[in-house]
Amino acid sequence: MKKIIALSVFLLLVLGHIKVITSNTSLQAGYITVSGRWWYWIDTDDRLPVGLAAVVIYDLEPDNVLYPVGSTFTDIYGYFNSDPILNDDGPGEDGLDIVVGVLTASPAAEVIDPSTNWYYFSLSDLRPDCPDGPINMGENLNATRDERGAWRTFSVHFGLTAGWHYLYSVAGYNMPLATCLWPYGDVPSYDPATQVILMPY
Ligand SMILES: [Ca+2]
Ligand SMILES: [Ca+2]
Repeated sequence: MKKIIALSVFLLLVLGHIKVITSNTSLQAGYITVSGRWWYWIDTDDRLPVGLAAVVIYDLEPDNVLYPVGSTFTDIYGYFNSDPILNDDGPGEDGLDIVVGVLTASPAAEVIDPSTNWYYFSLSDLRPDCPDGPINMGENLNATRDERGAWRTFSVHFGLTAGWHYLYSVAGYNMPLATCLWPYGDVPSYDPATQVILMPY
């Protein structure tokens, strides 16, 4: 279910149709900004920041469904900070009930499974009834430990992005989206027909 939500939300994000309620004005009464820092596990004891990954900010509603109210990206250190989001929780308004998700996807790269779904999607704990103003979800938001391989694969896109920038700025070639299929096969390889990078577990 989480993966289905993530897929649909990110499709909307990519297509530019996601309804993000934001304002370019400075923070004012009636708005929240949501910040935090995401990490992924590289083994059972150590973590690295989730860099340059899509972050979706949700409001939990009484039907127990998470509705996206904003989106942003982490920086290379895993930090994110949203634009202002209208803090309106509907009738009997008591502040949005915030959950933050992070996906193995960015404008430059993505990690998908053999069914072409975004491989992983982690959620923060719930912060109910947020007051107006800055909402800090904490500096220890952890992607699920069991899926650390997907996040480690996603981190490959730091290299892809650097290569992309080199091609664009030096060779004048605008490379399309790089896609990595994981887990697949026994050795890392590249399929030139589909332009997909294939990564073993
Ligand atoms: Ca709500
Ligand atoms: Ca509420």
